[in-house]
Amino acid sequence: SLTDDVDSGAATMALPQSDERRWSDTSAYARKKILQSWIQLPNGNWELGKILTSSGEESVISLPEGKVLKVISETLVPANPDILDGVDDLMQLSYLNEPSVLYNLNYRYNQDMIYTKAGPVLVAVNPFKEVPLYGNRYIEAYRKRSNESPHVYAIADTAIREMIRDEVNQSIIISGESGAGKTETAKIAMQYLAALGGGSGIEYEILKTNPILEAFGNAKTLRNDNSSRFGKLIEIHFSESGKISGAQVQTFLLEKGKGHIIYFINFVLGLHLHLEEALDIVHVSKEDQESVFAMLAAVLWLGNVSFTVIDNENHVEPVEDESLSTVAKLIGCDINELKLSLSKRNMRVGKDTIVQKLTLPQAIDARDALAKSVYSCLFDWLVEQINKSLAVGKRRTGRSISILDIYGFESFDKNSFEQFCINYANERLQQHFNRHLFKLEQEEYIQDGIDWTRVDFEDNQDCLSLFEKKPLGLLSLLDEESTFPNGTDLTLANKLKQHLQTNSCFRGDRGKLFTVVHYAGEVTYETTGFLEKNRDLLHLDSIQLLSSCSCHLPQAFASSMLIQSEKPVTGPLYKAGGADSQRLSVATKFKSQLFQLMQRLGNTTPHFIRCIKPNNVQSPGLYEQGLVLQQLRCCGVLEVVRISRSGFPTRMSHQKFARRYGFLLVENIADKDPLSVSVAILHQFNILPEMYQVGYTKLFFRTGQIGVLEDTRNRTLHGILRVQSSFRGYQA
Ligand code: AOV
Ligand code: MG
Repeated sequence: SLTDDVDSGAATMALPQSDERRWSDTSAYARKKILQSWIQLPNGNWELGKILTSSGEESVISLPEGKVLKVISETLVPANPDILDGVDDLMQLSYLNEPSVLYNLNYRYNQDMIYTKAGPVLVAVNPFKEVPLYGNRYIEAYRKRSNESPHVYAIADTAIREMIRDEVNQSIIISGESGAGKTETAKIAMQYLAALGGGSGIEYEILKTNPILEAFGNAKTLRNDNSSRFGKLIEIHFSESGKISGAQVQTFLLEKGKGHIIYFINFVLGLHLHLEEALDIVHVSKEDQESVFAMLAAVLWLGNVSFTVIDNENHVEPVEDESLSTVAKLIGCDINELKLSLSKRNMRVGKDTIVQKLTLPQAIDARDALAKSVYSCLFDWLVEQINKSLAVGKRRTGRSISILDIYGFESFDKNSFEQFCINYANERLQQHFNRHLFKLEQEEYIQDGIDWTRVDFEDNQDCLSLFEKKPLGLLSLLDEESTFPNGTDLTLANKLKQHLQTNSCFRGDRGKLFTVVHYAGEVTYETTGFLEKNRDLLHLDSIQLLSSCSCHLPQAFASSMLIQSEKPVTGPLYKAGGADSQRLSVATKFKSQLFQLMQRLGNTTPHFIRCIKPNNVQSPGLYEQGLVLQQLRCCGVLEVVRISRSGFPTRMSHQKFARRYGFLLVENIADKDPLSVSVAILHQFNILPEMYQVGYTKLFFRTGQIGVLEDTRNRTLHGILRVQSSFRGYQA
């Protein structure tokens, strides 16, 4: 039968070659005549050497500086022939080992070719300088497909085409370490989508959301001068004709640190005017803009409010100076009310209310909590305004491309609650990536009955379980300890150690330290501040103060805080001290946001971009092998290439294939079933048997194979259209 024919052809094909299974393969090296090879120097870097003699066990090689070394042959790693220098796609490398991949990326990087494909994944190495790869000329070239080198534009272009062709929503998932270039990459993708789907004007609004969100949500960190302190999913909606019809922004976990506020001043001094213009474009009224700036100024002035001791029990009250009066004026409240809210706390005990006077540390806490909540309410409010503006009167057709830019994996000398949440999010994304590229891939082959040798891959489910397991996982234990009024950072650390010590992804260290074995490496966290940050308590006094204000923004903030505190959806509630409102813990809220995100992404065709940071000093032209290698390993780039190269990344159902290409057949197919039509197409176009497999429901192709058919189809269709239009012209 036809299928047997096809299958027997495919069966002779060698699935993952043994010398591709290992990254450094010495047997291949011995077998084949290899002229150059990689040798690892004592500093860990790899250098290319010429092989002078090789006697099986020992080899003599010469290094570029003329040094000659005698080495054990087994330590050598085969290098690719020069002709493969700087290939577009790592899949094209004959030897897929770590030094070859590192070299290939470096070779391209030196020529400002910062993008490289790794099978289906785009790898982007941060140039830390302007590279001449963007703008209308390039956009046009990618639209026409006259430029085929790997690019964010090409990814965005594929997303648009697949959205239209398959009628499935798409996502572009950008990941990488802090400072690797995710946010820049997201902007470049948006630029392309805006250029192709633009026309209605809404694309300008969408692009303007970037500077606004960055102004309010970015900060300078050790790793990145312009680091996003929030995760962002922007869903761009398209009409049936492929034009942008609106957008929606969702942000995750804004870190409310002081760093922001300082950064903001810098930002505003440099670009103020631009920000106003951006706010105009997303339809924030002048009046609201004034309120926004007033709120920001209030947050800044709050930081200057100082306290003075008023009794012998060390209770304090704010000093009545310019700072205090300015804050009161800016938010529109009575100065005495402000003073009270910063020096006293109302405690509810049963039905009674007790007034507690604050000591200096408590007062500072209350002051900072007020500043932080105003700040984060302001951010949320802005996102809401942006979404209103981007959604006004726009008809949704249900087709969209989402771009996810979420803070990368972080590992500092000191890692706190923020890193804990960030790294947890990255674990989830990593799983999405793994599942998509590895598991689904294999499951699909097996389900459809095609020949496939299983490939193992690193799953990070164990680490995710460490976070998510109930009741003995990091998040549950953290929430539990947060509900204990007497819980401290130390009791939290002890609790974690007590319950998780035997988990292979966890290690208890001394004092408040504990270590998690993440997919990207080990990170040691310090529990200092964990409980407080997780509780993120809102003082009812602050809410009352804000609701008493004469300005409308603080009033709106107060009601949104009340809504948040009164409608806990699920999860643990807090009644710490009886004084503070009940609300979800930060970790629980974050976890549910993440689940929603994963659900949304789960319904899309994902496109992955992996950003790589080539050095830690943010400077151009510096490519540190060790640093790059560690990132490549972390994100499984080499594994992806290996799988894609040996697998069948392109697939289509028999029906779809027959429908799409059947008209190209010369023979009559009127009464044939889709499978027979498909096989006839394969034969007519001479697709080699090792290049495809026929499954129960689908056809599977090696990379690049479908391109030939698509080209023919497009050419033929254009021909038909030309004929039709000239025919119409003739009729008229
Ligand atoms: P991130 O988003 O990955 O870090 P960014 O996108 O902010 O990193 O990039 C960091 C810096 O690298 C930018 O400010 C640019 O100076 C430079 N850069 C990145 N990509 C390019 C590019 N394609 N061309 C030129 N310069 C680039 V964080 O938000 O910290 O995880 O939380
Ligand atoms: Mg960023």
